[in-house]
Amino acid sequence: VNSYKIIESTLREGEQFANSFFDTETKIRIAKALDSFGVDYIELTNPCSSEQSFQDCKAISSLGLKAKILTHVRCHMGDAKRAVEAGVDGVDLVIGTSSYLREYSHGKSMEMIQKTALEVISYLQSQNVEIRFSSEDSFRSDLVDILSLYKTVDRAGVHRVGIADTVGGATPRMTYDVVRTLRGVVSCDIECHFHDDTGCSVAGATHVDTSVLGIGERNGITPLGAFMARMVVTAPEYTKSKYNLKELKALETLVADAVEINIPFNNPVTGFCAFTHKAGIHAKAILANPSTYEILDPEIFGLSRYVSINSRITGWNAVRSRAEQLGLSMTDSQVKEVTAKIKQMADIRPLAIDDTDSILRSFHLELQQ
Ligand code: HCA
Ligand code: CU
Repeated sequence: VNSYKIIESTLREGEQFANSFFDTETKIRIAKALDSFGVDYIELTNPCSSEQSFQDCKAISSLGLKAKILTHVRCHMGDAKRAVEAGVDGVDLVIGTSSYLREYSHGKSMEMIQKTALEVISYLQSQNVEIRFSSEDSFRSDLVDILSLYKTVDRAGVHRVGIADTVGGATPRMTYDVVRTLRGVVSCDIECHFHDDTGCSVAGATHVDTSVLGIGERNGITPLGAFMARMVVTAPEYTKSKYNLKELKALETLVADAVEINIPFNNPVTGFCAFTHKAGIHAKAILANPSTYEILDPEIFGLSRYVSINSRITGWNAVRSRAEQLGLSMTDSQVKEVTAKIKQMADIRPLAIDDTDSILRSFHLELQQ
């Protein structure tokens, strides 16, 4: 993987998150922050959902952002027309293709789906907008069915076809197989949309749907931040030059505040302990060379690492480094002595950074008397 594109869906899938309510002003702030971060596409809620959804879609489409503005609509003419009226750059068409959705949702046969798809696609082409065609619940759809449908829409000239794990049940291996098979059948780009019900949402194709902090229906989808963490490792040059990774933390804070949640403690990159090192063995190696225990350099995201010495599992190398930071000079054997004191205290109660700092300071003071 050398390059890929982000379809950022915080303002579509993210609006399906249980806690989400975005007023116009908040949507615009989030859209601008996503644009500044550098996402390629911003996907918005279907303008047919409500009058305000239409107005907001229109407003964001006319902001003149660098990112292309998409809206996500059902594959039928009425929705497609409303999308074009809203002034978007592209339309993400979706229709359920699994037997579950054909039976319990829209009730259409594959033949009817194909016929409608071709009509809608030809209308959108006449309006010069970018077109993506996706099947909902792709992984529980008949593979032969969707391959033949995608082949047809590819020939009709869509820009992308999408694979959606709507219920979050796919494994990375299943994803690889389906995308590879599809790659042999279509010549357009392939987009992926993964739900996180079983914790497998970070894996992808060339176009990946994300939302900030992964917010979306139920457990949500691929989180933008986790995906960036993945891609900094998989495609470092492209990812670092293309996206303003130092803005990630502020972007997540903006969205977390808007939907009234906290950034999870163990969030990739921005969780409070993402770059905190604690065990003495780890601390020693981290101080010698951070890559020993870090796959990601926090600096890339404008963040810094933290070596904790506030526990009984700390070690004297970590303590020496903290003493140096505080400007307290000590010999190695003195550092070992004060490390023993810290461990003794930490056996009794949890220690905070100022506890250990004051142990270090008073120990150092005693040395001078
Ligand atoms: C949903 C629709 C969708 C669409 C994904 C896509 C899904 O069920 O709300 O258009 O690629 O997960 O299937 O979000
Ligand atoms: Cu979804």
